[in-house]
Parts: sequence; structure tokens; C-alpha cells
Amino acid sequence: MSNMQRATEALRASKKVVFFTGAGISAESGIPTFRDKLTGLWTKHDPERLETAAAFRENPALIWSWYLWRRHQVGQAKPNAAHLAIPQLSNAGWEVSVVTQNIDDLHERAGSSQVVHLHGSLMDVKCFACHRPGKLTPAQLGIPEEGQLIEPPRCVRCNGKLRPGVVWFRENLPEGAWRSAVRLVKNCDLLISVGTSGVVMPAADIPNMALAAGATVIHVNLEDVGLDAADEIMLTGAAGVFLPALLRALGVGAPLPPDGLT
Ligand code: BJW
Ligand code: ZN
Repeated sequence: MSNMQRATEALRASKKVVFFTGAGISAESGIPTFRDKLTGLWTKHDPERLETAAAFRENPALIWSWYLWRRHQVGQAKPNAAHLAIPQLSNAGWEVSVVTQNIDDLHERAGSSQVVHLHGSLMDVKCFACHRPGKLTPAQLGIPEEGQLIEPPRCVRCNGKLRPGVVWFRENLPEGAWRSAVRLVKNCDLLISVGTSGVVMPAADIPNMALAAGATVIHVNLEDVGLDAADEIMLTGAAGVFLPALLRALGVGAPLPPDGLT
């Protein structure tokens, strides 16, 4: 049996499905993954140096502007076939939830309603000093021009600087999100891990957690990221190709083209 056939059978035999997603699912929407080279305005910056609390402390305007630019980039992007396949599976009767490491809102815009954001969201802000969640006015969401740096707005409670509501290295994941993710993962029949390199902890432990709880794990990735467990199936290729192909193989979604994947 091919891996695609094994994956189709695993999906057919399951009821509760968790999609665990990373940057690779949004790549086909034009959002670079963490390993991609940056394009455009920010080519001269190294994201690993921008995505830290230390960087924000040293140069808040640079970091704030970088996130304003990324928020704009996400705003221009559209959900792709992989994001769209997930609510289709739920409409076809599966109990589907999404646990994502992504800070974009493309799952929600594709129509997924149960989305747990492990690493926060580009749409949220909080105070760097007192952690109070903040709100931004449309005027505070300007797009920085080349070379222009915008100062972060201030907290209404303590006048501290507002920072993006995302999780940087050495920061704890939002407790509620992590708890929900663990509950969903331990109770699913099938976990479909899509477009994640699986190196950033503790999220990277999620496929193992599912296997340990007796679930089957399907990986969809351009590269082989399997862990070689018996209940694991590797689908090597683009998420925007494989997720719709899985739905078609199940008879859900668009009809199969003559030379499609089966
Ligand atoms: C396709 C595709 C297509 C492409 N179709 N596939 C040493 C020092 C300090 C910390 C640590 C340390 N050792 C361990 C740690 C802990 C650290 C960690 O794990 N680091 C590792 C790198 C070693 N973790 C943390 O710090 C976490 N917190 C924590 O542990 O707290 C406790 C603690 C307290 C004090 C001290 C230490 C620990 C927090 C992690 C937060 C992660 N934050 C980021 C940034 C979010 C904000 C932002 O975006 O600006 O989250 S980092 C970045 O990585 C982002 C992502 O969500 C995350 C995961 O990346 P992802 O999604 O897997 O993307 P890529 O690019 O890596 O992979 C893309 C994949 O897609 C590839 O495999 C492609 O092949 C594939 N692909 N196109 C299918 N079309
Ligand atoms: Zn504050």
C-alpha cells in the first residue's frame, strides 16, 4: 500500500482529527517560513535576532516596525488550498481541531473555528512591562516605509511599551493554549502534522505525545520529518497538494483530476 493509501485509510478510520501546523502550511500563501531567506524590505535582518525580548528591549521601534510589516504581509495573503481543506473535512463530518504554531490568522480566514495558537497571534498586543493585553487603533497599524521606524504605542495602564502578542524564545507558551492542545492531542485518533520542522520545543513534542496516546500520525512536509514509528505515515510534498488530494481520495471536496494523486 502506498503512503497516500495508508493515509487515506487512517483518515477513513478516524473520527477525531487534530491538525498540528507550522510555517510550511502558510508558505504557499506567500508567507516565508523561518528557514526561508527574507525578501523585500527586511532582507538585511536576521529574524532570529528580531524575534526576541532582548531585541525589543534594545530597539523597540525596529522590532515593532518589523511586526507591523509582517502583519501587513499576512493581511495581503490569502488562505491556500491546504488551509481550506481543513474546514472541508470538518464539514464532511470529522471532529476537527487545529493546533498551530503560526501567528497568522489564515486558518481562521479559511473557516476553521477551533484554532489553538501556541505561539500567540500577530493580531494581539500586550504591554512589555505589565503584560496587560492592549488594543490598537487602525491609525497605529501603519505600514513602515523603507527605512522608517515606528515607535510602539503605550499601555493605557502603566505607559509601558506595547509589544506583539507572540511567544519569543525563552518565554512560556500561553498556559490555556498549551493545556487545550495537550487535551486535544491526547484524545485524538489521528494527528496530521503539516509544514513544521519539529525543532522548536515544547511544540515539537506534540507528534510524540499523539503517538504515545495511541493515535496515528501523518506528516505532510516537503522534507522527510518522520520519526520512524510504526503508526506514522510520511507524505513528502506540498501541503497545498496533499491535503486536497486526501479529501478527494475520501470522496470529499473537488473531483479528482485525470492525473491527480491517489
Ligand atoms: C512545507 C512547505 C509546503 C515548507 N508544504 N511543508 C536553548 C536556549 C534557549 C531556549 C532553548 C534552548 N534549547 C531549547 C530551548 C527552548 C526553545 C527551543 O525549542 N529552541 C530550539 C530552537 C532549540 N523554546 C522556547 O524557548 C519556547 N519556550 C520555552 O521553552 O519556555 C521555557 C523556557 C524558559 C526559559 C529558558 C528556556 C526555556 C518558546 C518557543 C517560541 C517560538 N517562537 C517562534 C517565533 C514566534 C513569533 C514570530 O513568528 O515572530 O515561533 S520561533 C519560530 O519557530 C516560530 C514558529 O512557530 C516556530 C516553529 O517553526 P516551524 O513552524 O516549524 O517553521 P520552520 O520554518 O522551522 O519549518 C517549516 C517547515 O515547513 C519545514 O520543515 C519545511 O520543509 C516545511 N515546508 N513549505 C509542506 N509548501
Ligand atoms: Zn502596562
